[in-house]
Amino acid sequence: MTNDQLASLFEEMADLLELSGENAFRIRAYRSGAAAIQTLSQPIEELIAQDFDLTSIDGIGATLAQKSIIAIQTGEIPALEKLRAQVPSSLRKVMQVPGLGAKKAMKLHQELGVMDLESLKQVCLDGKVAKLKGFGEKTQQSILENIEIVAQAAVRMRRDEADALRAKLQEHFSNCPAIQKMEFAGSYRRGKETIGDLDILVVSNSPEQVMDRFGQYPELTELLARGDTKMSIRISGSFQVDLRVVDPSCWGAALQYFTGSKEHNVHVRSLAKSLGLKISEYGVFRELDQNQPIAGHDEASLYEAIGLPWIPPELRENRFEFQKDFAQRLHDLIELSDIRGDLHMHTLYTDGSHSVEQMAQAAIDRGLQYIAITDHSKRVSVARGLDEQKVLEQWAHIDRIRKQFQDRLLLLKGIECDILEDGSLDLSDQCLAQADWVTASVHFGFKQSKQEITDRILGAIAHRSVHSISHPSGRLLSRRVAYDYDLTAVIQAAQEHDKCLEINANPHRLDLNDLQAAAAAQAGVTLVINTDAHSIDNLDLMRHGVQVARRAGIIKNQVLNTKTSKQLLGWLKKHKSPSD
Ligand code: DGT
Ligand code: CA
Ligand code: CA
Ligand code: ZN
Repeated sequence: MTNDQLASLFEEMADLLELSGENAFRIRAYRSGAAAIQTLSQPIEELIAQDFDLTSIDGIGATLAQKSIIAIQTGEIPALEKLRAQVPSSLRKVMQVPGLGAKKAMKLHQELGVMDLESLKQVCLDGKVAKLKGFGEKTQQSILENIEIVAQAAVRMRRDEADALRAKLQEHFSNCPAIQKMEFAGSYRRGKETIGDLDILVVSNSPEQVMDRFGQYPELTELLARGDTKMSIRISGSFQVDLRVVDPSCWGAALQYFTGSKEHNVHVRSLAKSLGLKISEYGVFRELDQNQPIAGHDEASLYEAIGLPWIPPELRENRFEFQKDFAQRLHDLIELSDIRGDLHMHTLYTDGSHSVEQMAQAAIDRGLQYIAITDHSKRVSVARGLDEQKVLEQWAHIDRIRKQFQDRLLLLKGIECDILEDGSLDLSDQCLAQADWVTASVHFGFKQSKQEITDRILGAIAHRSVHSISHPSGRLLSRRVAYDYDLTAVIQAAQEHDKCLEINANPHRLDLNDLQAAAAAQAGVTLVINTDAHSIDNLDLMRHGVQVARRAGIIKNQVLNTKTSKQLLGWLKKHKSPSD
């Protein structure tokens, strides 16, 4: 069970307790426990295996510690099972409808048999809610309007969605002369894998004008709040955007504040306090003289005032950015411009949209030195995966056109080979031995036991022709949770066999994620950041993968595809087994 899975069990527990009318104190305990587990940097499974005292974690008391252990050992929490039998979990969505809450949701359940959003909509349309004591016609109408919002609200934005929204907002603000400076702060700037809302920070001497322009955003569906310098709107698709307008003098302090994370800021502030300073969104002040800021016009000056180097936003999660030995790594933190190749992409041979030649040209256009073409193997029949004969044909094709790109691009013969349910690879050893680059992945059999899935991956890692494991956890953001497998064992095996683990840059995957990638890197595993492109445009997804690596504190030389072509060829040569 992953940390996220355990956290979501506790969230569910809190909601169901609220629906049952439990006392607020118990409910809060589960919510803060869920939050604490979500921000742990180590798998809770490991902590438990090491007999770590969970109650030493802020937000976890004796009850939650005990329930965590049971959940990890048995896969469930008995108290939650009991609650589920009493209160349907589908009511959780109903209680989130603005204006309802737990009490009213429960009443609708008991009096009208409402089970979920769908049945709620139905009883509203039937006019039954209006007749219920304490509800009325107006409430019924607003429930109907709010159901849609809830249906979508649980969804956080993926990075590609956030990027698209940012571009539209930037365009909208582009003809607003009152704006002197603008930055998208919050979790977006920190490169988080999903974003709750966008936070725009603007420097301007006339906040009114900026907010007026904000109010004219074509996709605005609701004005949530407007003050002197603050404004929040909801836009179609239910996403929220916050705007804050500040004075040029406090730009750095405001940007630092609104970038977060909250946990990072709390620590920054306490450091300041210990130095007799006070940091707010308006600047850095001496405790004794709070009129004149001593720093804060830019972020660097703020950090400098408390004796720290400027910390890249991706690291501001209060994980390891304050550790002493970390400062020197900051210098080498990986950047997009360090990436020299891409070792996972598909073509018209399987489910890609462009030819090998087109992908190669697009890679050259993007300044890459090398790529590996890695189409699917035959097990992925929906993607017309290649059998041995077809893959050999493709490689012969690549051999023929290689010359055409010589000096400009190193074109590698690769394959994304499926790891089958029985643990074997989808193509013969003899076939795989002819590839320049083999990445192996699990696409089927997710329901197998933890041991079985782990063994499958360990077998692939040990295979002499395999160089890397792609999207190791198999999760798809907000669609499919990771299969249950032993990441620690996989990391250890990858380290022992000197094989790579992938950070898949597709914003639906981001797999490994930041914490997993950090664990792999710390264990000495080489990472490879790939786009898994299915089209030319997809090659631009690389930045999302780099952001994950930055959040993991990964430096350039821990990533295989920062090597030059020549260095990569050397690495591949070293990894050819002597019998080849
Ligand atoms: P999100 O939107 O859920 O993905 O996460 P954030 O981190 O963007 O959070 P958001 O939008 O609520 O707030 C943006 C930043 O503003 C946050 O990262 C830090 C700062 N901030 C917001 N509320 C507080 C607070 O109560 N205390 C402190 N110290 N900072 C806050
Ligand atoms: Ca935000
Ligand atoms: Ca916000
Ligand atoms: Zn792929």
